Amino acid sequence: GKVRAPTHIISTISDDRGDEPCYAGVPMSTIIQRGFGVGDVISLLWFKRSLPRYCTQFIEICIMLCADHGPCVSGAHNTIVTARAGKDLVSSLVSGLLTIGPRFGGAIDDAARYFKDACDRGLTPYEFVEGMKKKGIRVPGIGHRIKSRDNRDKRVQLLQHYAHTHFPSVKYMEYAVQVEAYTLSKANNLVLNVDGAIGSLFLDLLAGSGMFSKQEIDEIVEIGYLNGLFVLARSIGLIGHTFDQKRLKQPLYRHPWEDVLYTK
Ligand code: Q5B
Repeated sequence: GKVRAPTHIISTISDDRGDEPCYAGVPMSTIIQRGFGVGDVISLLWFKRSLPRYCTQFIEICIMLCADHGPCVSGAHNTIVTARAGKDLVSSLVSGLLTIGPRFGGAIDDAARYFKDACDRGLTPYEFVEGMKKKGIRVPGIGHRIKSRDNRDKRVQLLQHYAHTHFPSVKYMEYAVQVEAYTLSKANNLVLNVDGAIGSLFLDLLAGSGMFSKQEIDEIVEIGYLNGLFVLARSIGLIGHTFDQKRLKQPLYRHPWEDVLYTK
């Protein structure tokens, strides 16, 4: 019989060998004919399946809401400084992307991991938060530099409203809200932030859509797919900031001496 030469790469998400490229087996013409959006494309390429419309719309809302948050956040700041140093689009973009991590925008996966574990184990918010404190770990998805009890993050409210309207269950989000109620009793700015909202709601999407087995959900959470949503979304804004600086012909950035505490 035929003997297949051993391959050096295994790939399961896309195929460019036929008449037209396929994403998870779906030909490009079908994607266009059926009016698929970027949420559907993410479903195919990340999750290798077509998800129901309410899920793909949720993914698109996450992308839109996280696309930018002004010039002062870590990512935009890096991108602006890099663009002003005369660097190209890709350098400016990646310089901003490299700030995404546990404090800025990259807390979605850990929020999902910790909220899932605590909720599944039936921990009270008190037990969960105080347990994290004992371990010296900040609760991912909680806290914001400018948002607070009296200045809530509209993005979080929009995501919560969408999920309340469309999701069959919002168990994990409700748990995150209970955690927030407890952390707010400690400090005014310990709100559920956009990372925490996406992390908890994505757990609800995975568990409630009926499209994923328990094992698949555990794998998605363990591998950490969800920071990808912020990375993808914020790339849109960071590219915009690069063009903005170039358009404005901004000179090399130098931080003012007055804003540095020179000390020994
Ligand atoms: N404390 C976000 O901190 C921030 C605590 C906490 C327990 C917490 C902090 C944090 C977890 C990571 C997270 C995503 C660094 C944030 C985002 C996207 C963005 C950004 C934008 C966009 C803010 C003061 C006291 C200390 C701390 C305690 C703070 N957070 N305790 N759990 N989670 N969160 N990141 O204000 O006793 O004095 O030592 O790490 O979810 O990135 O718009 O800017 O779209 O671009 O700098 O929205 O919360 O507070 O560091 O001065 O702490 O609060 O232990 O207590 P701050 P600090 P103590 S969304």
